[in-house]
Amino acid sequence: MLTVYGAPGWGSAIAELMLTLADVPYHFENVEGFDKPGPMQDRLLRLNPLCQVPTLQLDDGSVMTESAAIALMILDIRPELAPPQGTPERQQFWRLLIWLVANVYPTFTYADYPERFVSQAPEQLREQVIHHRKRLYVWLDEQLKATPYAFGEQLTLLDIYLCVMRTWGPRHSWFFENAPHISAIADAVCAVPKLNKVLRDNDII
Ligand SMILES: N[C@@H](CCC(=O)N[C@@H](CS)C(=O)NCC(=O)O)C(=O)O
Repeated sequence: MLTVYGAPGWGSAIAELMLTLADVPYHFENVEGFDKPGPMQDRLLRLNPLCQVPTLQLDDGSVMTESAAIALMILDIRPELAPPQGTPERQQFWRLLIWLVANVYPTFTYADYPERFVSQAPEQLREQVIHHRKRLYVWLDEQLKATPYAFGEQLTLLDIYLCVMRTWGPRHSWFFENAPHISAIADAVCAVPKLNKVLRDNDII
């Protein structure tokens, strides 16, 4: 059985929810505290030189990192978790998935650990990055017109990202007021019975 290394509520929640949706069993290994020096960090560093979660160890012992790569791995076995091949929605799915991971996800690295990137005024960097993230979310929200999920009736892996990332800030009330489509999609994912346990384990509901 594959192992998900993570911490409740962190990026590993995205991997856990995607795997759960795809009916792939996994073992969760809690490495909370991995972002500070200590035994958890030493442990995760041995697997992932970036020391980030999600980090997966697959059945054959190989390591899998990067949530988008994990999404692609899952889509190989469960293609129905993306819009159907040959549709314009599928192209937009690829675009928005990669856009989210390439543009929005790194804002958390910069805002959570600004001192890694600047030696002066880390608070200023944090504030500007959070402002930038809000602008990204407003743009993304404008692309998401369908209901109840990003591509209509079909729940896709993009919806999983939106549900988890909404909990990372800005606050739920900010999304409700400024990114109502993301807010509604995240609420819809929170109501999926199959995901209930993992959502609760990660303090998402
Ligand atoms: N590109 C990576 C980003 C992963 C990432 O930034 N994870 C965060 C947690 S949500 C992390 O581990 N941060 C700790 C750090 O960067 O030290 C992915 O998509 O999986």
